[in-house]
Amino acid sequence: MAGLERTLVIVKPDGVQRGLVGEIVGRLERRGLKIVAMQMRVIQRSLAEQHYAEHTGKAFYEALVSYIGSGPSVTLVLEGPAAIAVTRSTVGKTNPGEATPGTIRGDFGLVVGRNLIHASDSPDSAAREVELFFGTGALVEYERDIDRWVLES
Ligand code: DAT
Ligand code: MG
Repeated sequence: MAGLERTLVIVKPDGVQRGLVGEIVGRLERRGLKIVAMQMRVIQRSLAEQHYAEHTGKAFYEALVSYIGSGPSVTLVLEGPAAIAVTRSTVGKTNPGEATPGTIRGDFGLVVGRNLIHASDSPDSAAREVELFFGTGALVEYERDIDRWVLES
């Protein structure tokens, strides 16, 4: 299908601790996106540094790397048409205090340092982040029977 994309999502440690994994993943699943990989893990410092390399040196960098490794996260890869932009719009603005109600951050968050979820922001980032967290072999290819009701062939 044209425009089929994959994107990396992380339910961050605050989402796990607050018992919001099902709510957050469920919203993305109900949107129609297909889960093709999913794993709970504590993100180690070296992986966090690679993931957030673009933010090295910024004032919030240390707090960010510490927060993402402060407990288990749930990492997943979602697939669908325009999955990268669709996921970002479902997630909402970076600062939950500015995010629109109805978005994940706008419904469950208040401050930028506890914004619950990461989602890749571009095709280049998505390719890099999916590879970083799952490599190439860990994605599961399968047919989903409901797809004829979600997607136009
Ligand atoms: P996003 O997570 O929406 O892609 P980003 O890539 O600009 O946002 O930043 C990565 C994370 O860094 C973000 O989820 C929270 C944190 N962050 C960004 N800007 C920040 C700021 N001005 N103050 C504190 N933390 C910030
Ligand atoms: Mg980002």
